[in-house]
Amino acid sequence: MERRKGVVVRFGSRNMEVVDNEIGGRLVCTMPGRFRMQGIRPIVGDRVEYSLSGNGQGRIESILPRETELSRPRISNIEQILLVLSLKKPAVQNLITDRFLVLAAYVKLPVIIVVNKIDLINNAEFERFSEIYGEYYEICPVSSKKRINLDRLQEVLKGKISVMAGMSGVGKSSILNSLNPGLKLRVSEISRGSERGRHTTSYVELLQFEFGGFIADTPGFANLELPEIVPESLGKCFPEIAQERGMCAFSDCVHVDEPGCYVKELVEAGSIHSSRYESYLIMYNELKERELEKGGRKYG
Ligand SMILES: Nc1nc2c(ncn2[C@@H]2O[C@H](COP(=O)(O)OP(=O)(O)OP(=O)(O)O)[C@@H](O)[C@H]2O)c(=O)[nH]1
Ligand SMILES: [Mg+2]
Ligand SMILES: [Zn+2]
Repeated sequence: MERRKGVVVRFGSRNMEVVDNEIGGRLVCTMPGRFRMQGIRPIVGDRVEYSLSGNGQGRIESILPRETELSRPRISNIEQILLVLSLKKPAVQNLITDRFLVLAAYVKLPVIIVVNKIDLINNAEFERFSEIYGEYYEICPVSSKKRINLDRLQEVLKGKISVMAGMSGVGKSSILNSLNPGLKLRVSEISRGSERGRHTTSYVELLQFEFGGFIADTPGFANLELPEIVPESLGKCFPEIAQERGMCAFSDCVHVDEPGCYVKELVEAGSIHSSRYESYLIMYNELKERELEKGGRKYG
């Protein structure tokens, strides 16, 4: 039987949906029984080979090797992370942004910072943000509501598999709806009396853009747990610290209170932004505490 190729975009209870660009549109596929016995479990993002059966359904024949694999959300073959945030309604704290950036660095995926809702802020407010992040990350300011700079975002997304991350209420679903009205994602109304949005997006699915490319609109995260990073290597997840490797007096300097720390000198001189360094310290201490707790359990 003829083998065709597609991408798994979503799961049902017994089957999955596969997009095959040559056919166009989605196709329901079943999984052969042997997969379960062999412990093969497809996930969203998998490129698969399938065969068409008579009833118009497909049958998965094999999963092609995964290029990348994220565990939360569980998706394979992601090429980039779109970190969406807003500076008002809600004003996302730098610490939250920095946690997302550390997560992205940890999974070794390129990240693009999308500053949404720029209709609510002035130039100076945006400049203050890009002074902190602009040198090390690509920033794409947009307004999904006023349709500002969406063509630039489209360029970034075109032809790729991306995942969208960001706190609840920053406008992830809104952005996707504006880029691709056919998607019709549910958008939350910010609950009155609070500037926090509610979680409206809660399952993993790859959405297909009309202009080509896929994206996962993941649930917003309320609190972001750091992955299993050794505290001593946290610096690798901060590009402005990572690029100074070897510059401190001690080669194993963790830039906390060692003498001759070049990173701290740069913070004092203002060339490493103090808010980034503060985030570094908070996360470093958090990882260190976690390490101590674990050690305690193991030996105590
Ligand atoms: N002023 C303004 N408001 C926006 C913009 N984009 C989205 N919003 C509003 O922000 C609120 C939250 O938008 P959503 O798209 O649901 O946010 P989300 O990030 O998908 O939230 P979760 O699904 O909960 O993670 C809605 O009330 C939108 O109308 C924008 O560019 N400007
Ligand atoms: Mg949403
Ligand atoms: Zn140092």
